[in-house]
Amino acid sequence: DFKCKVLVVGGGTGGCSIAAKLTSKLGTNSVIIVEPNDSHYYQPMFTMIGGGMKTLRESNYAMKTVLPKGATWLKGRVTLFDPINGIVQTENGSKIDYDVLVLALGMELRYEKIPGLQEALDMPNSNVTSIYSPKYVERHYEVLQKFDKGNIIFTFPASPVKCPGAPQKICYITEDYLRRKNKRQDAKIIYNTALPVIFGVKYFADALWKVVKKRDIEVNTSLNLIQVIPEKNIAVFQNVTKPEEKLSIEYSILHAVPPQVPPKVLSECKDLTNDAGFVNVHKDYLQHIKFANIFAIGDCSSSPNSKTMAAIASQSNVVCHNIMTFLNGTSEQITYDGYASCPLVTGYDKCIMAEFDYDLKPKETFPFAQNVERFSMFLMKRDVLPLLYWKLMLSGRWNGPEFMRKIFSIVKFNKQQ
Ligand code: FAD
Ligand code: UQ1
Repeated sequence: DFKCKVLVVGGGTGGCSIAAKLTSKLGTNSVIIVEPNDSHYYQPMFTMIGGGMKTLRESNYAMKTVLPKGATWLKGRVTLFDPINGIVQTENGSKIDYDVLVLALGMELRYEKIPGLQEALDMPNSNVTSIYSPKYVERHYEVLQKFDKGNIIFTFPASPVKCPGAPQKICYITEDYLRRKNKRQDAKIIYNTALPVIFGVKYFADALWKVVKKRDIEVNTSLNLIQVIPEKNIAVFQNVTKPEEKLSIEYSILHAVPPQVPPKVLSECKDLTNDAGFVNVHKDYLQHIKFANIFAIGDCSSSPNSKTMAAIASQSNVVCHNIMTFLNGTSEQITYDGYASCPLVTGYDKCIMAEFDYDLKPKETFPFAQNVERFSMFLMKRDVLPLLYWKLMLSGRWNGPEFMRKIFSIVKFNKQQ
């Protein structure tokens, strides 16, 4: 059995970056990380793989190379949380005793919740794709290259998703691909979202409506994918505001986004989670509302921000600071404002860089309007952010672009004078 100062569960984006920060503050052998996977994926690259701009091989590194050197990695899965006694149990039967617990288990992809979808994805020569999973992400570009004619349908499920912009980024990339290959006239492109809006922040949503109108993409809100009939190439949708209204559409390509939920091991522990299974934390301090020695970071947290890596960058600074405050018995906690960012790639050379906070108010970094498509922001997404992730974020040295915003605000201020 094991004992540690800080136990981090999950070695994804959140777990890895907070473990790195805390190891450098608390010293070697203070932190234990429990994580079952051998590979660590940079998931934002999946969108680019779907458009043939990057390869799956470029999107991951071996877990052992990204976890911080001074921390101990216990390979395996946590199977039980006992927050009252401060113990965690793993599938190998080990018990781990901690002073502080950080939950970073992310969300699970649940394709099987939509009848017929898993079967459709697993059929030989399937024309159903999904950039959300490393298992299916490469297929999107493969079927796109073989596309002849017909409907290409994109979905957004009636449940929380990570990177809520990704389901439409792949739609725009697909549209641009066909345009460049002179095949655009052979496709009807349809984006059906279960949400009532195209994007949660009006400032950026208005810009996206202009993009879809200009590019002749049919967008239907409040339409949820409820069934796939793979042998007939039919996708069945339901109107979420009028459940009796159903619509069947034939597809040549279907890009499906899976329902996503926090891992069962969390939702089973009612002391830790809210009704939806997310770790119940205070949205400003990211500290558990009942257990002062438990924190959450990333997609498994109840904090109502948009679930993105950019959000985790800001959260990691707050969680690290507030854990040190807890361990040192002092009281100056710092707060998280809900910052999240979503590089809305709209083609092979353009991107709208959305940034916003809990109030869904834009929080732009750069000294220019970010609600327009820009080549510079595309280069940021394609070339700069991956480097920043592998080099700075996973080693605990990236807290988001706050410092850049401060520098640019001085520039802007001088311009105004
Ligand atoms: P994850 O990185 O998913 O890690 C969770 C870890 O917990 C996993 O390694 C898992 O193995 C482990 N785990 C699960 N259960 C257990 C258990 N029982 N015991 C131990 N370990 C366990 N974000 C952006 O900011 N910008 C983007 O452009 C962007 N694009 C995206 C595009 C796509 C297609 C996708 C899928 C995501 C995108 N994101 C983007 C979102 C971003 O990737 C996620 O928000 C982020 O990776 C979440 O990090 P996390 O640590 O919460 O979860
Ligand atoms: C960001 O900080 C981040 O985390 C590394 C991302 O994940 C890949 C992002 O996509 C974005 C956009 C940011 C924010 C950074 C800038 C420069 C706006």
